[in-house]
Amino acid sequence: MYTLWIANKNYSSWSLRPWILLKALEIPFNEQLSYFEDDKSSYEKFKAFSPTGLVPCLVEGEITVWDSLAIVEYLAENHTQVWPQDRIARAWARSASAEMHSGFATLRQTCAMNCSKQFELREISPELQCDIDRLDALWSDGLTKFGGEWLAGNTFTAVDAFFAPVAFRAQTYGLKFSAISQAWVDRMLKHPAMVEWAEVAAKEPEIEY
Ligand SMILES: N[C@@H](CCC(=O)N[C@@H](CS)C(=O)NCC(=O)O)C(=O)O
Repeated sequence: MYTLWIANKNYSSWSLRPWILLKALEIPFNEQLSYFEDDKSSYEKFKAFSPTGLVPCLVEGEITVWDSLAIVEYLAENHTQVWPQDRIARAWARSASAEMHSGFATLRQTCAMNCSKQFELREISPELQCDIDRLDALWSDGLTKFGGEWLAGNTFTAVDAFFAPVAFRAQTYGLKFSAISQAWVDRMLKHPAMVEWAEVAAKEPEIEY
């Protein structure tokens, strides 16, 4: 049985990725939630189970896997439904997930995930608009090319999980996307696992950073 260590559902965007993937694919796991310290210095606490002192971290017996991308690839070894079955869709999904994993710095800094609040952005900087435009182009491309409800086809896969935190950010900050991309955001927000995550997030203690 997998154990997945995560932090606050309200704030931990990296935790959401493997969590939503496991839930959406109905892969059983034990959830271990360890709250962030108020001053965000959770390193020592998280170090007890994660070599980097960061979440998410997956444990299976003697094996520990840290970093959301490594966790998804580890799961893919045993669960073929993690990535799309079609080779072209799979290559696209891996590329898009890697792009999310290493990019979109302005979006991360300006629009931190906070599932249960709504904020008005005073301005959208050119850098933020650039990230939004790239997300829109990427999502539209996947939805058009593979013709499904999900980013890389008809089934929910890891690439949807990787962009799940952006769906919450879109809602929180009222980010604007084209109709086809917005339809994916709406579908994500209605996914039962996203609803479950948001419901728990709304009841968590708030942190003032
Ligand atoms: N690249 C890592 C990033 C993990 C990360 O930054 N996690 C944040 C939470 S979302 C964390 O653990 N922060 C610890 C802290 O803020 O004290 C991954 O993909 O898992």
